[in-house]
Amino acid sequence: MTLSSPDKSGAASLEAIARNGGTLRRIAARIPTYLSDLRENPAWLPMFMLARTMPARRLHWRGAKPVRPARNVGETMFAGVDRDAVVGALRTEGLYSGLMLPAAIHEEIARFAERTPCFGNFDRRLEFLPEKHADAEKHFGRPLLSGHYFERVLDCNAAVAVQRDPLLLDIAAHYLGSQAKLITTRVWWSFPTGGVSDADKNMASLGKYHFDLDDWRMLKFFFYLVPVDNDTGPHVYVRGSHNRRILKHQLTLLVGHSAEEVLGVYGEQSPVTLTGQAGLGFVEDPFGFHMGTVPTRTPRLMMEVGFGVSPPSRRRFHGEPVIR
Ligand SMILES: O=C(O)CCC(=O)C(=O)O
Repeated sequence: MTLSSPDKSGAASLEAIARNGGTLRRIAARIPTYLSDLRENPAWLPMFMLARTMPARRLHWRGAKPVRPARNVGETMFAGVDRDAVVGALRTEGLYSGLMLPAAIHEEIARFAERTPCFGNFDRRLEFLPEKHADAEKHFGRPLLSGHYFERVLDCNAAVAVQRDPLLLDIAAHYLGSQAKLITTRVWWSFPTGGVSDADKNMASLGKYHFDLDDWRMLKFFFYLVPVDNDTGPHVYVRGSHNRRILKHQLTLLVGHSAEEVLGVYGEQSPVTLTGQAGLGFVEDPFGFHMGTVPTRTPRLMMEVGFGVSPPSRRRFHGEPVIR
């Protein structure tokens, strides 16, 4: 029989308490948003409870309706993309990388973002110009990890052109079924900063593998609007994790799980870190585990166009949670 020393087991239980405290803070930060989702659409609750379980998901996927041929897909800004190859990669890997925005488009969105005030940490009270990030942190007396444009993004014609591009909807319809509809459009910065709380990181979906549960079936297109390397907070996706889920990750309220646990299931080789030049686009099934990382040197500017199969939430359409 082996006995652990009192010192070691004491340290282990302190660690467990700290870990649970962090988890509780992460959940607590999201509760006001969950309650608001429920009030806006009562069908959100069964989705939120059941869409994490594989049997319920499989049943829902059976409802995907066949797609009618899209007539305007030739008007896309993404030349030379093979839709069936994209959909095939999504089915097997959960991820396709290799879309490219025309330079005129990503440059126009980046110029828009540079001259337009954004909202720090999703909070409309923390408004600042991105170039004044350091001053804004001093002024508001707190780290500002993200800067969102919310509905202001619709003032940028290039961003609206990406949102409405017929190829994106065509890919979404071939993957999700003809019920596919636009449910999000957002543009935001992630800033290098220190001393960030767990709750702020959680709100910004940074630093912890998680899966999204905003709808039964979803697809997210992401576009980098600045060059992104390992110091710019690249997005990470765990290949194949959209198709397979251990029981523990189905029967928990938590959407976030430790890297150790996630990689233990899907393999050390499964994560892809997406780095690339300004304009790079990738599309993922966000039921697969993924995360953003906190930039260490340069801010990251990114756009998301998301599709689902249920009516979109008005508030969350531009990525806005409820902040207390
Ligand atoms: O900022 C990122 O790269 C992560 C975004 C994310 O996790 C999400 O939209 O669900």
